[in-house]
Amino acid sequence: MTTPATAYAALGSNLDDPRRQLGKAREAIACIPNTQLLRASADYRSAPLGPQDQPDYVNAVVALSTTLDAETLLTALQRIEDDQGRQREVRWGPRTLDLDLLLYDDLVQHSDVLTLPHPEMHRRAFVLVPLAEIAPLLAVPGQGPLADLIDDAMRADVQRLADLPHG
Ligand code: ROI
Repeated sequence: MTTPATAYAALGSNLDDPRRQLGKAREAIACIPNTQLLRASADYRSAPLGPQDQPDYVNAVVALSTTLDAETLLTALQRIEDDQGRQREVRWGPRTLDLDLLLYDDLVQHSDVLTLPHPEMHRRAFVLVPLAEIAPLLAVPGQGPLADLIDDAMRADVQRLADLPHG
């Protein structure tokens, strides 16, 4: 038996009912083989980073326990993006579903397919604030404790949304 790794993934959507996209994505993530969904943050709304001529985003993060290796887990996440109609043409453009692998234990890697930790995560309020909700004591390898990466301005950039009723 392999010891499971703890991984964190970010979810984002700004098209086609973003909260429904995130809900479907969490269900699909919970079905990835050899992987358990440990925790899920609330949904958070934020203005787009990058081109402003697109709708606001809804973002969230999840914590996973997995015996998949990092690249296999990434492939499973990309499959879910594709299943939810992700078009890959426009860089920094609107998307129905974006799933980013943020962290995989303390792994630091730079390969053609996967950079860990995610190279932009420590600058992004829409990643750090939901992450702090589910893992307040986490540290980002090479960047330091999450609590030190988040400031008041970042907290103001994201709006926590109320839970949706189930059903
Ligand atoms: N902006 C926000 N607020 N949330 C995102 O998930 C997001 N994703 C992106 C870009 C276009 C960089 N901007 C974003 O890919």
